[in-house]
Amino acid sequence: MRRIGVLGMPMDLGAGRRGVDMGPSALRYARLKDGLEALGFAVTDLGDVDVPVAESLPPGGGLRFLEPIREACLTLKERVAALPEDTFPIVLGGDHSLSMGSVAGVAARKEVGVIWVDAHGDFNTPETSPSGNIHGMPLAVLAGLGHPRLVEAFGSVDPSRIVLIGVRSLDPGERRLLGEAGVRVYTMHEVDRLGIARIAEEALDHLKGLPLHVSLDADVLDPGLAPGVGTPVPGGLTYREAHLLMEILAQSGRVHSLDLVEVNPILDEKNRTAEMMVGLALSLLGKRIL
Ligand code: HAR
Ligand code: MN
Ligand code: MN
Ligand code: MN
Repeated sequence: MRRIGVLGMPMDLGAGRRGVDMGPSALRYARLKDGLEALGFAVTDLGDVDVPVAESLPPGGGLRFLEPIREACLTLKERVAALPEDTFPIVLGGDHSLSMGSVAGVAARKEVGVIWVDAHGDFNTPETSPSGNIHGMPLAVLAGLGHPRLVEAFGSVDPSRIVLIGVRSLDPGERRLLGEAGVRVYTMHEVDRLGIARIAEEALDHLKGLPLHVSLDADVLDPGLAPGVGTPVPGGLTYREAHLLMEILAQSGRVHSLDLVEVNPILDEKNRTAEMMVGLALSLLGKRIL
């Protein structure tokens, strides 16, 4: 597969702090397209999905911005599902709730395994969420748990086909749900004990035979490397751990789609978080040291 389609999703409706809606611009500014072209890909930037700005929306009751997030994610799902089979989608975020749309879109094309690389579990439901922010819920929705309006639109992945890597912040309810659902979780404890190479290999083996979607949340990185995130958690992946994970996944030849999410340029320092994320995307798409 030598074609890549880039789609921006300038959405911050699912996050508690504003600013991730500027993430797609920051990632483009960090020369994602040039980097991918240097690897030999034919890259088409398909522009941004229409997402309403928070200020234009009524406050509304219930889950914050549920309907506009659902609507924007349905559009993203359709756009991803409509891409030709030989095109590798890269979705630029935006808060992590967008992955409900991107994953459901690729899952509509073929059955996939999901590797969710994140400091958080994103496995809350409206009942377990301490914040009510939908970006803490997308992985649960994909696995079939959560608000029915979201689950009927985006539920698309068996929890046994999900691997979480880099986790170090779980709410009590989502911890319980992850265990009950049977999601494979590698926390930072396992990263320290086993090493990221072994975890990457185990994840590939656990998802054997499946094409893979990688959902990369910038906050998985240590905040010292990636300060431009809304919910930083100390003790994250190092530069080399993150790249090695991407390199091993690249060598499998099985990764077919990618999200780059939660980059917050307002909180960043000279765009270094976006630059880190672009570097990781290039490693995932086969950039080699030698
Ligand atoms: N677990 C918390 C919540 O649900 C924080 C979620 C923070 N989310 C992200 N996504 N940045 O990974 O509110
Ligand atoms: Mn293919
Ligand atoms: Mn996340
Ligand atoms: Mn996160």
